Amino acid sequence: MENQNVNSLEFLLNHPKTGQAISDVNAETIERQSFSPRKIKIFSSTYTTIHACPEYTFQQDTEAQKLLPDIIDNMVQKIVPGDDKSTEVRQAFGIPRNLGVVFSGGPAPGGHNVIAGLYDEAKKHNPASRIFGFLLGPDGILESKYVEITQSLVDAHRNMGGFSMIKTGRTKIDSKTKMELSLKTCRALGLEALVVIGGDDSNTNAAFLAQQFISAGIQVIGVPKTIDGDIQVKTDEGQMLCAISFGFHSAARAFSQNISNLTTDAGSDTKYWHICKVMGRVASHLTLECAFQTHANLSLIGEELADYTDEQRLIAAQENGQVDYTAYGMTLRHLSRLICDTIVRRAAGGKNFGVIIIPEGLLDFINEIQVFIVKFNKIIAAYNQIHDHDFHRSFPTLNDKLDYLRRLARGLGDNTRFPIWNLRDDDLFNQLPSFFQEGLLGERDTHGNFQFSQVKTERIIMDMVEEYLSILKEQGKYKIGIEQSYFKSIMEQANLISDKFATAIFTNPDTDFLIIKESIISLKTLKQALVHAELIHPDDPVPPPIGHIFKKSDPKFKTQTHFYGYDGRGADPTHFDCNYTYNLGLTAFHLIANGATGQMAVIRNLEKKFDQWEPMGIPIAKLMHLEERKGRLELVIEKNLVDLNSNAFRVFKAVRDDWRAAGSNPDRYRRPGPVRFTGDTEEDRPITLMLNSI
Ligand code: FBP
Repeated sequence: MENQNVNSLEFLLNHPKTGQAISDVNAETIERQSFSPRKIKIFSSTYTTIHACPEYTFQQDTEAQKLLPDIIDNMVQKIVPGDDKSTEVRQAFGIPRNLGVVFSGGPAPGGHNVIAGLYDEAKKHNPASRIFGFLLGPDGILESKYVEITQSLVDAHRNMGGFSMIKTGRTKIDSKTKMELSLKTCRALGLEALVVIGGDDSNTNAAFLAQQFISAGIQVIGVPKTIDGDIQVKTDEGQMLCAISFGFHSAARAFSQNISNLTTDAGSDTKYWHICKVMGRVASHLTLECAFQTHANLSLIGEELADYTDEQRLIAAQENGQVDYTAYGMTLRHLSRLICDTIVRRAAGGKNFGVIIIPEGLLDFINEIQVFIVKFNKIIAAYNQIHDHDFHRSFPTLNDKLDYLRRLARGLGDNTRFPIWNLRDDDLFNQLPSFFQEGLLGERDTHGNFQFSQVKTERIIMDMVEEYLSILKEQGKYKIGIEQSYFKSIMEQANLISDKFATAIFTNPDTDFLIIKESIISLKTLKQALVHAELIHPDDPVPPPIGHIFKKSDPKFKTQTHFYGYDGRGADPTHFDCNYTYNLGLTAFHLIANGATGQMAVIRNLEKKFDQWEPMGIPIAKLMHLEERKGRLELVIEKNLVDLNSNAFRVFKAVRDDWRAAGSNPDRYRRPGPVRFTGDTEEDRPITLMLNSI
């Protein structure tokens, strides 16, 4: 460097500071990778055994009994200390084993630690054990594409977000051929067991694989992954065995930090409403958690909307001796009215800004949209069955699809075979904007789920909100409240008697925030009010301070929309998720070493202190029920939605009005901070989880 010209690019690039600045790895990453998650005490015993728990019961589905006969009688299995002196146990743990692991579905923070836990434990018991990671999800199993997991590969991914170590995919192993291919791959690798790290659909897949592989002596263990938080397992008696899937906490914290930053920005420049759509597929768990983390002004919980009853409409119908069935459930129009109510009430307190959180799956709880989704599922499934040709390939553009629907509605084409699309449906659907039609007619994912993340839900809702706000504005009902002290000060400066003017133009001249009368909606009507109150002569102009106040009271509704989903899925795991997932990996190993199959590795008591965490296996087959997918009934694990009777929801309902901060109430925003890793943060866990455990 000595001979280099200090102004040269070469000098700059070779400078140690430049090297440090542009390095791929920073100090935080190094610190993260070197963190050792805590181990549940039981895992410090060398050997464990499993203890069947018949006291935990689940209602079984008869279809599951039929299709999963060899694993349906599994019981919940607690992992307890094993007999260190037993040669049998020592041998069972000490044999070299080949294990396979696969990620399935969307990424969730912490997945790498599941592999790390599995790897560490397998190697601890026998360094000759080998772990194979299937690449790009279940496709890796079907196509026999895998890598051997090595120490350096694991070390580079410890405590790091994403599923980049072996990547993921959404392929469903749902046919005889795919089952046979999977078995072939696992046999060729000499696998003793396969660990499927996935959500409800992937664990469903794990159960079918377990059933299929049982005669080949290959065990299959599932691990509950999904940021959506919709895998929760309770027994018939209500004992919570799995309170939350991994990744939920980290994603919720990542979303919440962004949302909280928006509350700060909104409260600073006071001119935008930020509309934040948050992932979660159908369930609103993530939205509820973000609401607690940030205290945003309005958080919509889909499950609550489905439960909505319009009392006023019911009463009105009752008065005429009728029942108005349309009063049950929420419509898009009604929802937009509810949002406007918050906006108008905040504006009255001078706050024409705020933050709204909308769950991605909201549409599934809106009456008219739900009907469309269900009908399209049926139409598309029936078309595919009749034509042996995929609906989306046959009708690639929106216009093609709309044409087909139009023909159906008129009784042409295939209508005789599935007459569920009539002229009224067609008319209603054609009133929706094309971007929205496109979203609703979009392709379902491989598991038959409607792809909510692809639909611009926030746009359709906010368009309706905007439309209704302009009606309210014309009616003089949407106004920004003016602080009384401000009004008085500018009147004083102009030597005008504030009381007289206040009575003439405000509805509430004695309160903190003054609202201009509904009848005053323009400079012309303002002048009329002043003339009528004999404060000015018809030929006089409106006094400038009054004109200024009027202008200030006139709201402009400006929005910024945001989608929080993929970013949070890729976040690094929180301390909670690091510990949780590492122990899930250990649990999976111990279930395997103890011969379990068709079980999902879980940790009980997540809401309690770490030393009370309990690793166990839950029978996946017992969590299954029949659900409509791609127009037909299929056996799948039931998704858990937000329970409106849960502590978390009841608390939310009780405090949300404070967070709305309508009128002169102050904002109550909360700063959750970034996804935390360092420091004593082990006790930091989802707020909803903590509340539900009370
Ligand atoms: P999983 O159920 O596989 O965990 O996926 C969760 C999720 O992030 C949902 O919240 C979201 O609706 C969906 O994945 C998005 O799917 P894609 O990755 O196919 O866009």
